Amino acid sequence: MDRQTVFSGLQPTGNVHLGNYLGALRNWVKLQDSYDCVYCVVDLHAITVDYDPKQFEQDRIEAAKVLLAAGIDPDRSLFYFQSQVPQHSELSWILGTMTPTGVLNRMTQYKDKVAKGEAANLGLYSYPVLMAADILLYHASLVPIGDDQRQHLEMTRDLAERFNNRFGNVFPVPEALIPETTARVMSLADPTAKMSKSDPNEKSRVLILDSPDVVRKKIRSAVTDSDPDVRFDTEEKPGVSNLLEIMSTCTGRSIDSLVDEYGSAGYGKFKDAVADAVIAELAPIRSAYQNLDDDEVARIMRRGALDARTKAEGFQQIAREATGLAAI
Ligand code: AQP
Repeated sequence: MDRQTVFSGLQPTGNVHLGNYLGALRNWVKLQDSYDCVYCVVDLHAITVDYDPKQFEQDRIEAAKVLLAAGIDPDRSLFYFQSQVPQHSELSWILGTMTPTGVLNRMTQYKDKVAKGEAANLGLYSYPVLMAADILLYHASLVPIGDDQRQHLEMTRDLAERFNNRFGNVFPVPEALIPETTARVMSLADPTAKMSKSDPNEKSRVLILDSPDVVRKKIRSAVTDSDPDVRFDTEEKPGVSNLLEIMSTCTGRSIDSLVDEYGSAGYGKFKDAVADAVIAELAPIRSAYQNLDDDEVARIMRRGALDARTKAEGFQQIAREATGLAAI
């Protein structure tokens, strides 16, 4: 039987953090053993918010380098920059013609970004349509994402169904693959908000490439609460619960066993143990990153774009024929 196709993307909007890693990337790497994977640095998504083109060039290559260091294997997976494969934008336009604006008006990520001061531009507004095109272009049936992207994936499923109802059965309706634990890693500075690249407070996130000292400092300064018990309670103790989830995912130990061990150990000892676990988890990525050079990364990305264009073009013909846009 053919292997199912997995698609996912990461925006090169800044440094990749522990939330991206535990919520998405770690899964991406594992999925390569069992699926045909398409992983994309989604640079067209990233330019929907204000950015500096010079810095962006660097951020793009950095993001690709971190993903390679984390274990994305370009010999097993399609791995490339989204902007280098124009079929993404073409399919996005087609899907846009069947996207009700009422549905886009409900997207919380758009509303949050505009509330935080981003310009309300058409690209940001139609971001979920481009995301749907990314996924449907390769007829992907599984999408590993963090919990924050659930609403966008729902819209992708809806668009696949709308397209199929109108033009024939072209797209699989994709399913989300959301990790059971650490689906949403929370900010270390405000554990009621998700850890995010764009938070101006650098202490709010651990970066994948942070040195062990920096990781320890950030985790030691993570916001907790005044009750000294270490227990899992996302309502009353969101900071401690976040640290428990992070440690559980990094060590593979259950939250119950961590609570048994650290329940009354005090926050200092507990945070040091969390830091140890995160440092150990990130160490191999840091060392792989140091062994990669930018030219090698650029070569991998060029080759990935060529392969992706060939594959995308084959699929895009099917969508063009179904919609009456085939070449004559
Ligand atoms: N805090 C998080 N917890 C779990 N998963 C997360 N992801 C992002 N933040 C968390 C997942 O990482 C993948 C790639 O994300 P992205 O690059 O598309 O960025 P994003 O979702 O917009 O979140 P960021 O990294 O915090 O960036 P900004 O600040 O620009 O919004 C996705 O699968 C996402 O679910």
